Amino acid sequence: MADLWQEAMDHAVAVARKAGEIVRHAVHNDMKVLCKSSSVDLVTKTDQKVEQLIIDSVKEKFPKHGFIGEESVAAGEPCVLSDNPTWIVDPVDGTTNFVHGAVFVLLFQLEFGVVYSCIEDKMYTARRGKGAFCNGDPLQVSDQKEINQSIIATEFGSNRDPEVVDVIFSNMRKILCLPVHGIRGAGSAAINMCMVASGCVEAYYEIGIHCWDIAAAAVIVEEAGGVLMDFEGGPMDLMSRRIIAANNKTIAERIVNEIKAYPAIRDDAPL
Ligand code: LIP
Repeated sequence: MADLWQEAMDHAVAVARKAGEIVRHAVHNDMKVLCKSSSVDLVTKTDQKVEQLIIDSVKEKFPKHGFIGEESVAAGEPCVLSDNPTWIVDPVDGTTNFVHGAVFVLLFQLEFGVVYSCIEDKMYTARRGKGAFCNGDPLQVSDQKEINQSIIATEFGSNRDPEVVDVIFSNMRKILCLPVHGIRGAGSAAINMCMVASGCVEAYYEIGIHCWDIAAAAVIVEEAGGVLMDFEGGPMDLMSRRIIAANNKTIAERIVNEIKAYPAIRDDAPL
C-alpha cells in the first residue's frame, strides 16, 4: 500500500532543496529587504518567492492539502489548521540572518518535519514514530539532567516594546545566574531546535515566535527524544507563540520555574 506520508515527506525534502538553491543564489546577489510589522521585522522578495514555489509545487501534487505560510498570513490569509493535512511553511526562517548573510529554510507538514539549513547543506528530517535525522544520520538529544551544566538557546525576537524587552532580559538574567554554562542563539527558532535535537544545546525557549517558526522542528525535537513544553508547564500549544524545547522533562521544568511570559496574541486569533 502506498505510504502517503512518506510520499509527502519526500516531496518536502525535494522542494526544500530547490528552495535552498534560490536562497543560496539570492545571498550572492542583491536582495530587496522590506519591513512587515516594524523596522526590525524583515521580509525579502526571496521569502515570498520561495513560499510561492513551495505552495505551488505542493498544491500540484496534493491538491486537497491546506497551508499556513508565514508570508501568506502576512498578506491576510487565515492562520488555522484545516481538517485536511496542513503544511506549515516558513520559507526563510532567520530572515534577519539572511539579510545579514546566513540563511535557513524550513518546511513542515503536521506528521513530519523538514528543516533545511541550506548554506551548511544540512537536511534535518523527522517523521512521527520513525526517528530524527540530519543528512541521514540519527539525531539524539543530550542526556544532561543538571541545568547548571547545560547550554540554553534563546532569541530576542522582533518585539522592541520596552516592557517586553525587560521580560526577555529578566528571563535571560535568571537563566544565566542559575548558573548555566552559556546562552546561545542561532537567529532561527528552527535551527535552535535542531541544535537541541542534535545534543549541542540542552534547551531552547522563546516568546513571540509563530507556529511556522517551530512546527517542523517540533517533530524533529520529539523524534530525537526531546520534550516540548508550554511556559506554564503543560504541553506546548503550537498557536500560543511561546515554546520550551528541551532534552528532557527535568531541564524543561527547571526553565518553567525561572521564566515568565508576556501577553502575546495567538497565531490563530480571529483577524
Ligand atoms: C524568526 C525566528 C527567530 C525569532 C524571530 C523570528 P523569521 O523567524 O526564527 O528565532 O527570534 O522573532 O520569528 O521571521 O526569520 O521567519
